[in-house]
Amino acid sequence: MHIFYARSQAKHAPAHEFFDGRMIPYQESPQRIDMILAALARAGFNELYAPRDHGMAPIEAIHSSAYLTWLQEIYADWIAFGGPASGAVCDTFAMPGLPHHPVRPRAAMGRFALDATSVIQAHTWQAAYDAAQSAICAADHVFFGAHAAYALCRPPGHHAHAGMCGGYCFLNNAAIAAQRLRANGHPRVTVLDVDFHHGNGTQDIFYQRPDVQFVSLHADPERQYPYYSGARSECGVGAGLGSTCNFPLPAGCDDALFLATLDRAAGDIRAFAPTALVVSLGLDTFAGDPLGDFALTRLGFCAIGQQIAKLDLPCVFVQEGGYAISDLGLNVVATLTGFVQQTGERMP
Ligand code: SP5
Ligand code: ZN
Repeated sequence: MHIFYARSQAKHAPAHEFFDGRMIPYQESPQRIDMILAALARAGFNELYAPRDHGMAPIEAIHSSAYLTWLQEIYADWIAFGGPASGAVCDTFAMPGLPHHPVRPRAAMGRFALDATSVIQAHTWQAAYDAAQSAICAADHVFFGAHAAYALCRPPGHHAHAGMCGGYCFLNNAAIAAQRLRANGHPRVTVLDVDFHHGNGTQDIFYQRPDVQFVSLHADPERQYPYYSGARSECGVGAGLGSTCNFPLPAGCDDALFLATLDRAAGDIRAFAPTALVVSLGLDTFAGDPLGDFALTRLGFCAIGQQIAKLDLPCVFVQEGGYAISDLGLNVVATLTGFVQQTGERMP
């Protein structure tokens, strides 16, 4: 299976984040990449490729130009304002009802950020841009005939809206990959999101669209981030009504409950009859994850990979969350191995 990844993606490396009211080390660390690459190599997944640069057009197909301009300008303006080099962090959000609309990037930050975890440093734009290019290359590889590809996207993407960063995410890699498959000619594409957190950004981007289905299993937003998105009742709107399917799950969710729910989700996917699949692959459902409260095991991830393979669709895996650093690589490998075994593809 081809793996797409650019070394620049490790250069985004914030030191700290606000977490449950305390400052702690940034959980979405570059070390995550090292763990994934090491485990993939040890398991024989060694077809590693740097992404080709497909330029801004596939990114502009998803994100607003105002947001993309802001994302490229914010760090310099933050520094010009006297902010520390450790990175730009939003502290004041543009809640509805406030009368002024600032123009300057630093002042306008609260219009473009969902929360305070998406720290923007000197190399953040390049890292996010190259993660998106990795997703685009994986989508193209699948479009041109591969059964599957894996984009080692970091920073992740599924919390990013068309015009907003959040949850460690800046560019929505999965949405960009899905749109790329549509542009290449797939009539219907499903994004299946198995990250612990609801993929609010991906849902919002495709909420009105009948051609891209969004199906997500995640922690109930009554209990967990992103809080304002991910209820069962969110089903899409207008022409998109029915093409969003949410499965909020309780604390302690184990392999059995997750897999049974994935089976129900697969029913919705088959009913939509997509011709290609993008998987937002988060491993923060793992029992040992510091952000999650689920209890999935390595065997569970292997079974998830198998169940995804049974959908029998060309599949682009896009890396999202997963913060149990020492197990993260093995959990990615378990998922991809389950997928590969089931399809009878040559084992790596
Ligand atoms: C891509 C991704 O997985 N982003 C997740 C961002 C979550 N940030 C909010 C964390 C909230 C902390 N609450 C955790 C409760 C543990 N006791
Ligand atoms: Zn997550």
